[in-house]
Parts: sequence; C-alpha cells; structure tokens
Amino acid sequence: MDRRGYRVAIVGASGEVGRSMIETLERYPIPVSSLRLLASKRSVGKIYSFRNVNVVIEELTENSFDDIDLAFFSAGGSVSLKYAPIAVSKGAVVIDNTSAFRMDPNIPLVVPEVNAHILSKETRLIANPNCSTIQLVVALKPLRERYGIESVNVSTYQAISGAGAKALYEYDAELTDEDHLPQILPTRSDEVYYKIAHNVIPQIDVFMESGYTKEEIKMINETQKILNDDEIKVNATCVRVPVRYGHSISTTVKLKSPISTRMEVIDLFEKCKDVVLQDDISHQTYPMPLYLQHRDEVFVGRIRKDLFEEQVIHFWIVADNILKGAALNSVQIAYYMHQNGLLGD
Ligand code: NAP
Ligand code: 3JM
Repeated sequence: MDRRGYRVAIVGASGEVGRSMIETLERYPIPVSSLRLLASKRSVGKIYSFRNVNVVIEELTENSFDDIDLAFFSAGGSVSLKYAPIAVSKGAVVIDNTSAFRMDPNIPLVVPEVNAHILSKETRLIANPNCSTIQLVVALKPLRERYGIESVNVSTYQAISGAGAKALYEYDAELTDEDHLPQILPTRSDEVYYKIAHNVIPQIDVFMESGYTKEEIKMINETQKILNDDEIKVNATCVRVPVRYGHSISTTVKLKSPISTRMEVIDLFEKCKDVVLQDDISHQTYPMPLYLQHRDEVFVGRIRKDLFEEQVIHFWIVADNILKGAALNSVQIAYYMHQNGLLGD
C-alpha cells in the first residue's frame, strides 16, 4: 500500500455481493487509496459511489490487476479460476467469494471469529466460505469450546438473493405476473426451472451421485475444514425459500458431553460476543430474516434440549446471506489482515 492506503479491486462489483462489498468496505476502517470496480462488458460505465467519490465500472481483463494490493472476487467460480491467479501473480492479496478454491488444502478458508489465526504474511489467496456455512460455524464455535461436537444436522431456508440479482428479478416478476416462466431457479446449471414465488424448492445447485446437492456437500466439507475436524459428522438439506435476504438454519447438534438444562445453553450463547441471542419464548422472541436483513450479526434462538437424547440440542440461526454470508465476512478477513500487518509487502 502507499502512504494513503491500499489499492483495491472488486471483481463482480455490479452484482448482489459486489455492491454490498462496496458499501461494507466504505464503512470499515480500512485505508483505501484507490478503488477499481470490475465486471463484464455489460456493466461498463455504470457508476457507484465510494466514500463520496464516483467510481466507473471497467471491464475485467488480464491487465485489471496491475498496481492492485487487495482484490475481492465475486463473479462466479470460472472468473475466479482464471483471474485470481493472475491477480496474485501481480502481487495482490485475493479474497475469493466463490467455491473455486475453498477445498484446496493449500488455501485457507476463513471465518475470522473462528479461524483467523491460520492467516499469515505469506497468505496471498483466501477463500470465503459458503453463506450458510459461515453462519453455522459462528454459532457452533461456543458449543464446541464448551462441550465438544460429535455431529451436526441442518436444514437451511435460503434466501433468493443467494442466487444473484437475476433470481431476485425473477421472483418479483413471478409475484406480479402469474404466467411468468422461471428461467433461473433452482439453478442455471440444471435443466428444469421452478417458480420460487409461493413455493419452497429443496434443491440448491446441482445434484451429485450421492443424491446430495452440491450446496449440501459444500456445507458439509467446508464446516469440517473450518473447524479443522474430519471426525465431526455433518449432514445438510439445503432449501430455497421465498425470502429476499437472510438465510435461516434449523440446527441439531449432538454434543460430546451432556447439558443439564436449556438455560445452560441460552447462557452460553448470551455470553458469546460473536452471536446475538434472540430467545424469549414468553414474548415470542426469535430470529426472523425479514426483520434482520441488512444486519451484520449472526442471530440464534429457539434453543431446546432434545426430548429423548441427553446430549442433543436444537436451535435456529439467522444471518444476512449477502453480508455475513459473503461481503461482510470478506471485508472482515481484509480488516483482520490489515490490523495484523498481513497485507501489503
Ligand atoms: P450476481 O448478482 O449475478 O452478480 C454477478 C457479478 O459477476 C456481476 O457483477 C457480473 O457482472 C459479474 N460477472 C459475471 N460474469 C462475468 C465475467 N465473465 N467477467 C466479469 N464479470 C462477470 O451474483 P452474486 O450474487 O453477486 O454472486 C456472485 C458470485 O459470488 C457467485 O457466483 C458466487 O460464486 C459468489 N457468492 C458467494 C456467496 C457466499 O456465500 N460466499 C454468496 C453469494 C454469491 P455483470 O453485471 O456485468 O454481468
Ligand atoms: C454460486 O444461496 C446460494 O445459492 C449460495 C451462494 C452461491 C455460491 C456459494 O457461495 O457457494 C451462489 C452461487 C456459489 C459458488 O459455488 O461459488
């Protein structure tokens, strides 16, 4: 970085995640001396404001990373596979939001609250986990520290924005025109499309041989990698619901040691600085995505002890998928690296 700050690039700046990155970076105390916004040809000339300066979108090319210290990527896996190594070779630190590098054993997969300690001055490429994985591991952390975790079983209720700006347009079109033909969800990579308005779709991403979807496998593998624990048994059912922003996760955890009361777990979450507890059944208080969209925190509620098994608990997690699930987590990685002198030469 020069004396005034880092020279930053955002790839996919016109997308749902990219626009949120611009806004999040704006409010984080990371010094930025210049910002380059990159997208496809389609967006060239669009203007976004950053810290009171107008920045025009440029087309992404191999020369986009000359003189860049820090690059955020969220333009899909194939763009990252091609351009992230170019950015690194030109001296940038890359924080990648796609699944392209997440399971590469040489690349750290980071949620700062959980495993920022694996970052070092040598780290040049960091993978940002899948949105549902991020909020899950933040909530699992205090449970793991106190009791140890044997297994985790989740069902997700994922917002439409997770599938990008076009999926949100599709939802709006379906709400206003009953005859609108879906063309985006459940996934562009499969053959049949379904409406999301007034519906629930138990498919996110494509199917694998095992019958699980790729999204489910991402959650399973990424959770094990972030927790650095191959033994932890994770199962997932990932579902798209007609919600604009905010993923919810119904979570069942088998602990390694017993809990005495539900209050014991409520107290644990209440004292944990990384989550916000919303659990007061006497006032019908629990986290809901509609009321928590555009918030930074991970919210936890509906905490219950299993009625049959001593070491099993159930609870509900909500976080904004575009913020903590993507843009905010990436900016927090950059902020951690900045604070610890890990960015720059
Ligand atoms: P989006 O709203 O569809 O935006 C996609 C962005 O990528 C746009 O800026 C688009 O530019 C750009 N882009 C697409 N193809 C490009 C190309 N060939 N060259 C340059 N730019 C290109 O999608 P999104 O929701 O922001 O998500 C983007 C990616 O982020 C996803 O594919 C996914 O890999 C990742 N993501 C991660 C998480 C997470 O949990 N960490 C969550 C959501 C998304 P134009 O506007 O010019 O087309
Ligand atoms: C591609 O809600 C979602 O669909 C998940 C977000 C997402 C991802 C991801 O982060 O895993 C959407 C599209 C990806 C991907 O695999 O990079």
